[in-house]
Amino acid sequence: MATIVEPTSDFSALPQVGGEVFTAPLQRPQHVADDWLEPRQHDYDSQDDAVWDDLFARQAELLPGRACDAFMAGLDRLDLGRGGVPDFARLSHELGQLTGWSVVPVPMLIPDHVFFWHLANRRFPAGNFIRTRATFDYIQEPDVFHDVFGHVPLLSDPVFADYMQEYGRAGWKAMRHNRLKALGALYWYTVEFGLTRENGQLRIYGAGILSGPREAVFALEGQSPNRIMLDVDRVMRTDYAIDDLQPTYFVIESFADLYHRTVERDFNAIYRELSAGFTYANAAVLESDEVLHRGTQEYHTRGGRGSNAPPA
Ligand code: HBI
Ligand code: FE
Repeated sequence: MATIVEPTSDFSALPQVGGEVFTAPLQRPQHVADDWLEPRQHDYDSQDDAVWDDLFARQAELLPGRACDAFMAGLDRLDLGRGGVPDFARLSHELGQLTGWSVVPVPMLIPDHVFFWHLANRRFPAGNFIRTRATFDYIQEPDVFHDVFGHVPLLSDPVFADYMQEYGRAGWKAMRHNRLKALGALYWYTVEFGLTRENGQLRIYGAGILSGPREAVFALEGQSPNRIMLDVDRVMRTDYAIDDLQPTYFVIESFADLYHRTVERDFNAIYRELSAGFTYANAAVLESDEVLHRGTQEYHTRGGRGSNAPPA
């Protein structure tokens, strides 16, 4: 049986995944190799650039006072609003000088082990396509706007940059224990949908919220969702749904706090105790939770996306 060798310090080689590890079945396009990297960045036309500019303008209007300071600073420093889809070579050069990260183009969702490997080596895989006007408000697959606007600004923050690399490294252990779903939940509730506190005020750092038009207000101000202080063990046992607003958001004190809680937690111990599925529903509130806001769950009770329920 194939096994994954967990390196103590060398994460440079693509991990080998045995057939016993549950991963999403993805069909690799013929033009990419095992690293799933596109040979070059897509050559965007003026319509594509206009989609970027319009998405950027909408978020730039919405996010001041809602996104965390580090995100706004990164957006500024990397000048992502200079016009059109950013050039990855330029972006990688600037980001490289700040935190050593680069941005590399990939065709679509890539397999977990390849994603982890890139993160562990400070490469952020970003979609090599942009949504069209028809899917302007929402697409499920991560396109270049979600990936670059949503994720890249925070990679200029040294502590967050380290957290992302540690997350990638944690993939080796999760694969060895066949607990990728649990580690995926941690990513979901931090990197994608995380909230933080700044001077006592809730702010957004999750890319899934920052790159869309609806969820910023819902996540911070809505009566419907729960807002609960992040507990790593609890979050790794919590189910998540990828196609609607979240019933629960988890809140951190700071990136340093998030970094220490994850890096200093022995994930082997979590995985040994964990069942294969999730223990808690995504709307659950537990006795042990430190609850900032107990949501009404009105939005999801009325049917969520696909119904005409307003995000309340
Ligand atoms: N691929 N392109 C891409 N983007 C992601 O965010 C991504 C992925 N593959 C796997 C993956 N994420 C998951 O492993 C994480 O969400 C945990
Ligand atoms: Fe994302």
